[in-house]
Amino acid sequence: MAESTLKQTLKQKIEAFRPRTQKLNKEFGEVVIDKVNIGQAIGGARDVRCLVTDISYLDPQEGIRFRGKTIPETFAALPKVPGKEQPFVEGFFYFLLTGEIPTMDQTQEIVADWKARSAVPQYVFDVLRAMPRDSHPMTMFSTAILAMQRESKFAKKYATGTMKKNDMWEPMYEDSMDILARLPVIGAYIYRMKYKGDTIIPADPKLDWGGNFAHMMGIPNPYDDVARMYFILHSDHESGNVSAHTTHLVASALSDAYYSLSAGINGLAGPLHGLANQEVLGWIKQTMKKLNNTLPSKEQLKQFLWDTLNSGQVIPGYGHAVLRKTDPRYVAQNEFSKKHLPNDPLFQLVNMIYEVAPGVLTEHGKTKNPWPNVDAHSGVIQVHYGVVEEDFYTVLFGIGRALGVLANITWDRGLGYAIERPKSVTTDMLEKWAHEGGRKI
Ligand code: CMX
Repeated sequence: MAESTLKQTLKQKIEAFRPRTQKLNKEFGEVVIDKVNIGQAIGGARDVRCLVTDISYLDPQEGIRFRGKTIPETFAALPKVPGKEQPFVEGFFYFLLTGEIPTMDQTQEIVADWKARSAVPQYVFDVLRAMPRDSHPMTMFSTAILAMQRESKFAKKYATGTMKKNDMWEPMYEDSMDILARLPVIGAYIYRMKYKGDTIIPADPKLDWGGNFAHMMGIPNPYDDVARMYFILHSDHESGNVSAHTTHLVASALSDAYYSLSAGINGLAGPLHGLANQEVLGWIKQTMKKLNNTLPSKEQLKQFLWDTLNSGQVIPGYGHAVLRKTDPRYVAQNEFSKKHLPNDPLFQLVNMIYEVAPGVLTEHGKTKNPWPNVDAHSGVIQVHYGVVEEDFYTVLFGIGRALGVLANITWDRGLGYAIERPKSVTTDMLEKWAHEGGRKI
C-alpha cells in the first residue's frame, strides 16, 4: 500500500520536532522546572511535572484541550460523517497525531486504511472463547490485545537488529494503526459473545469506524453517533493518568504497542480510574432499587450519598486528581442528553445527583474536587440506547482511550524518549529529611 497522507505528514512533523526535544535534553537538562516534596513522593506524584506530551493538556479549571482545542472547538472543526451529527473518529486520530485538522479526503484515506487492517486473527477469538464466559469484559479485552502481540511489526523489526532509533516510530505507528482498526471488532465480539447469546455480527464494509462499532454491537442508530462522541471524549487526558502513564511506561522499555496498550487497559480497569463508569451505574441502580425503581427526592438522595461515604466508599464519578471543576467531558455528554434523551428518568437522576453531590462532598470535606468527572454521565447514555450491561462500559472507555495512548507512544518513539526510571528513597531517609527540614544536596 502507498504511504498514506497521515504517515507522510506525521513523518515530517516528527523530523521537524525532534531537534527541539534533543536541544532541550542536551543543552537545558539542568534547568529546574519543579521540586518534589514528601507529600508528592508518598501521594502518587501529584502535580510533579515530569512527563511531556503535545497531544493534549489538562488545565485544572478549563479541562482538556486536544492539540490546543477545547472539546467544542474540536468537535466543530473535524469533518463530520455525512448525514450525522458527530465527526469521523478517523479524522480525530489524524488530528491527535499531527495537530492538523484533516480534509475529508485525508479522513477517508484513514477510513479505508483502518478497514484494510481490520481483520482480527482467528486465534484471538479462540483465546476469548477459551476464557470462562463470566470473566470480566476488561480481562477479555486486555487479553485479546496481548494475544495479538504476535502480529507486532515493531517486535519483528526490532528482532532483525537493524532498526535505528529515529526509525522506531514507524513500526510503532503501523502497530498502532493495526490495533486501532481491530479494537471495535474485538469489543463488539466480546459484547455479543458474552451478553447476546453468542450471535456475532460481521462488520459492514460501507461504514466508518464508529458506525461499524454500533452495527457490530447490534444497536440501532443514533448509537453510531453515541459511539463516535464517546470514543473521542474518552481518547486522551494528557499523559499522567493511570492508563496513559502505564502505556507510556511500558512502551519506554521498547515494548511494542500490544504489550503497552494491554498494560494500560489493565490500569483503566481500576475502580478509581475507568471502572468508575460501571460503578456509577451500579450505584444508581442500587439507589433506584431501594425506592422500588422510582426517582428519589433530593433529601433521600442526600441520605444515600452520605450512606455511601459513611460506609467508607467513594462517590463514583465525582472528584479528580487534576480537575477542579465540572469535567467538560461530562458537560458534552450532558448537552447530548438534553437534546436526545431529555425525559429519560436516569438522565433526570444524574442531573439530580449533580445538584446534590457537590454539596455533600464539600460538607464531607475530603475531596479537593467535589465536581463530576466523565464517568458520572457515560453509563446513562449507554442504558438509554440499550447497552444495559454496565460491566461492559470500561471496554468502551478502553477503545476510546487507545486513540490517545497509541498516538502518544508513537510520538514517544519519534522523539526517542528514554526508558522511564524514577528514583525511590526509603522511609528512613524521608524521616531524616523531614527532621532536618529538607534534603541537603
Ligand atoms: N468520594 C469520596 N471521597 C473522595 C472522592 C469521592 N468521589 N474523591 C476523593 N475523595 C477522597 C479521597 O479518597 C481522599 O481521601 P483520603 O484522604 O482518605 O485518602 C481525599 O478525598 C483527597 O482526595 P483528592 O486529592 O481529592 O483526590 P485524588 O487525587 O486522591 O483521587 C480520584 C482522585 C478520581 C481517584 C478520586 O476523586 C475518586 O476516588 N473519585 C471517585 C472514583 C472516580 O470517579 N474515578 C474516576 C476518575 C476519572 C477517570 O479516571 O476515569
